[in-house]
Amino acid sequence: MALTVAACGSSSTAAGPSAPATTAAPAPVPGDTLTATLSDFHIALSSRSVPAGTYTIKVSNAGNTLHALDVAGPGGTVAASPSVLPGQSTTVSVTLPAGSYHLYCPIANHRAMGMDVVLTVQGGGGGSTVTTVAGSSY
Ligand SMILES: [Cu+2]
Repeated sequence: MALTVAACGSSSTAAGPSAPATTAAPAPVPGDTLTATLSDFHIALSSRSVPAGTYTIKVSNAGNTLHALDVAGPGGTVAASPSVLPGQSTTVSVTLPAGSYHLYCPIANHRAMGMDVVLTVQGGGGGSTVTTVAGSSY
């Protein structure tokens, strides 16, 4: 009876590197530049979810008509780019506390035509993290 069960660690599984082969772009961190590409009539955002902080948003107009980018959060508009001609770009700096933001084109009815994208800003005093340091009197 050939009961040769090679039980002892002859693990000949295809020795692939166990590095996660995620090709996703690294998550942005505060200080990074986000990219908003405006077209007729759509906004492509380089990231839809970022940690709270200050960012530069590069606003590029890849469309054929004038566009711009406003950033509106829970407390109102936090940034507004100048109007950007087709083929041009500009940058705006914006500080984003945690919350949900709309990035949209304020020109004419472009927002209603689809130029509106939601950016989620996470963490940092948002309120849902209950870190109750109850005064246990020592
Ligand atoms: Cu527009």
